[in-house]
Amino acid sequence: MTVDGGALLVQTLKKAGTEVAFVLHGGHLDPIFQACLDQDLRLIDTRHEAAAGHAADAYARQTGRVGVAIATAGPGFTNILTAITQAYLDGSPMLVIAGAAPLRDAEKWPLQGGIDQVAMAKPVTKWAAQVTRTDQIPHMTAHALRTALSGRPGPVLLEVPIDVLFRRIDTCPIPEFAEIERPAPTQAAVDRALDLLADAERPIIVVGGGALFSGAADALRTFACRTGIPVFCNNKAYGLLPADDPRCGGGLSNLAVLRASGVAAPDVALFLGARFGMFTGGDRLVPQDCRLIQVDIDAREFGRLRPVDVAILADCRETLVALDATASQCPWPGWTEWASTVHGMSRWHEAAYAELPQNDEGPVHPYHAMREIMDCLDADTIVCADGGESSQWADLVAKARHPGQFMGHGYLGCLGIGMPFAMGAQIAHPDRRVVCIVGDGAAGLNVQEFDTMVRHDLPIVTVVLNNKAWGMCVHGQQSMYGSNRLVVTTLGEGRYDQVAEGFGCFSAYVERPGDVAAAMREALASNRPACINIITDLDAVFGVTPEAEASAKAAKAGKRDEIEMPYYDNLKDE
Ligand SMILES: Cc1ncc(C[n+]2csc(CCOP(=O)(O)OP(=O)(O)O)c2C)c(N)n1
Repeated sequence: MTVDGGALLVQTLKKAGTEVAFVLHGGHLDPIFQACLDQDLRLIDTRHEAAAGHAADAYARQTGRVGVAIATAGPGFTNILTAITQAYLDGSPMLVIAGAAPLRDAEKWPLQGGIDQVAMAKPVTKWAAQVTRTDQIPHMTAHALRTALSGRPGPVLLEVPIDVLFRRIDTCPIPEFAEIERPAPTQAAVDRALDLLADAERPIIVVGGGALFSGAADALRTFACRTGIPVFCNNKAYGLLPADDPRCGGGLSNLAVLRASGVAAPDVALFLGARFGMFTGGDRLVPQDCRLIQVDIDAREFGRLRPVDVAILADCRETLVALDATASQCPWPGWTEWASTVHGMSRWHEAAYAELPQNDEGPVHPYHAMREIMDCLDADTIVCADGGESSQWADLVAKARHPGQFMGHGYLGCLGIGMPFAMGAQIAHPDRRVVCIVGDGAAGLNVQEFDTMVRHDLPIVTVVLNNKAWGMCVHGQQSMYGSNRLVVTTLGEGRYDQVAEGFGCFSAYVERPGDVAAAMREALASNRPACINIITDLDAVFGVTPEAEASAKAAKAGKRDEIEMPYYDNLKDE
């Protein structure tokens, strides 16, 4: 019996447990899609390859498994490169299978060929390679999948030229996938970490994507409950400790809020799979004199921006389990007051925005919109946030109770992720509601995906915060050059609701604050893909954190050894 390359590829994916692939058709890929039909591998076909890539990335973040995306040769590949790059920066395990022109037509200017896709992918993947023989497909696919998940997760590219895919060969064995035991810390490292924590007056735990991908939520909850140490999360790790847990400090920017309120800074920090960089405000949110225990699966993270007292090269979940096993044998200082200060501070915005109008004329304040929207959601709803300031308003108000319940921008800061992220999340969790919050600018980048949601019956509610502008850019230009110097940052009225309706979605157009909740409840009740277009107030500027202001001042004073945000203020005096 003979098989073609597509059948071998899909057999390998199935054997590895792949249940779904996010794709956009191209003739170069047909043997794969035919094999998916035969072997019952679910395909979600999107309207742009970037959306397929982002959806696969989101699926990986939701499930911890490799997200699979398939894009055609040439433009399909170049379109998905942004999604690959984002997965690379955020450490999300993704396999991208790219079509390619026939090997036999190398250097003959073939259709959708003539570019070195593998070379283009190399800087933004953990591994990128071309398959040159059909009988190598199972082995190479298995290697790609293992690589995406090994160590620090990330994207891989497997390029399969069309003649390699169509060729029929005698069938060949499909590799087995071994269960992998993950690296645990030594007892000596555990003891050193616990000694430091036990001596602390104001210890904190900071969790990031490494903790999410190691499935550390249960172990984190156990350890945090036992010791009483408050926990801060970067936005990939929201929900690893529920937002309403009395030890939860919320997002990392709340460390700046603490500092601005005059509360003494943490003196020992346990970092679990969270990198120092933009999201820690360079190294400032955790002061230099704070002792640091850092757990990471990638040794390159130790000492990146500041010295580490205890560096543990291990899996975050395994480390928490080991820490807790030893912690259970000794008494812990009571940090209840410290934890409750931290937790109380995490809801600072509720008081700061308490005075918003409830039933006035529009435009709607984005904080008000977010509060009304989030109040309509059940405890399991997944929120995907996209857009300059829109994503930050959503981040402020959303309350994650489970890992992956909030997905926002990562290190690429890539607009357009919201709707595809929501699709990946809805495929991963068909029984949960998924809501996408998106700025009107960002909405335009993947607006065609309303069609994908309708065709695949994904009842996602997309809420557009429509300030008729690239809001964050307007606010930047206003602060840098003045309100009479706006250029290429304003947009039109944009009836995103009508676009969605045209594709078959439920839709609503909201101009008044008092109408937000009713529209949201109707959209949820429709149980269909839906779009709510809310006209929001461009004058509402997302508050620059006190920490960012301090950073700008430090920059002006010539201390330029740190990452500084916001860039505009820092550059003014260049
Ligand atoms: C793909 C991409 N293009 C451009 C940018 C630069 N950028 C950052 S924020 C922003 C404005 C976003 O506007 P919108 O989505 O409407 O959200 P708002 O700030 O108004 O809430 C732009 C253009 C980016 N980050 N990503």
